Amino acid sequence: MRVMVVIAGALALAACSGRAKEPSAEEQAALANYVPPFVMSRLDFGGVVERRFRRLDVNHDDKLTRNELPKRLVARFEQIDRNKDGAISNEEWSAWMMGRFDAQDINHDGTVTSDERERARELHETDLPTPAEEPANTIAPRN
Ligand SMILES: [Ca+2]
Ligand SMILES: [Ca+2]
Repeated sequence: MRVMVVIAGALALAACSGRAKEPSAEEQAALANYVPPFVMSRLDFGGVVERRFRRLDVNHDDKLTRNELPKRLVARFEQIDRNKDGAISNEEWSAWMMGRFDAQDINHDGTVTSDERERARELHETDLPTPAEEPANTIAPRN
């Protein structure tokens, strides 16, 4: 039994030292072309969705009407306006946007990653809005 433990320890050491070796030329080239992976958490996305609602709601009546929606979303108006009252409430907006997030979060771990975003693009889904598009410090003050 003791022998087995020693062997396992030696194997673990070998595995560690293998990983610590200098990067190969290929690995270095890959690092030079490195694009940071895209990861967006559900929590971050919730903030983006809220800020986008505020930005789109030009007349500050807490509803989005057709004339306030970007063109590509006007086609989805009926779908987003669940109660068919002709306006999109914050709740309806949030429910629809979070639904899009959850549909793209294929492994349901609460984040959408580069791979999942690529997959959504292959299915001709439009990209989810990102924190970079709706930074927290650009909310127009309400009057
Ligand atoms: Ca409005
Ligand atoms: Ca509605």
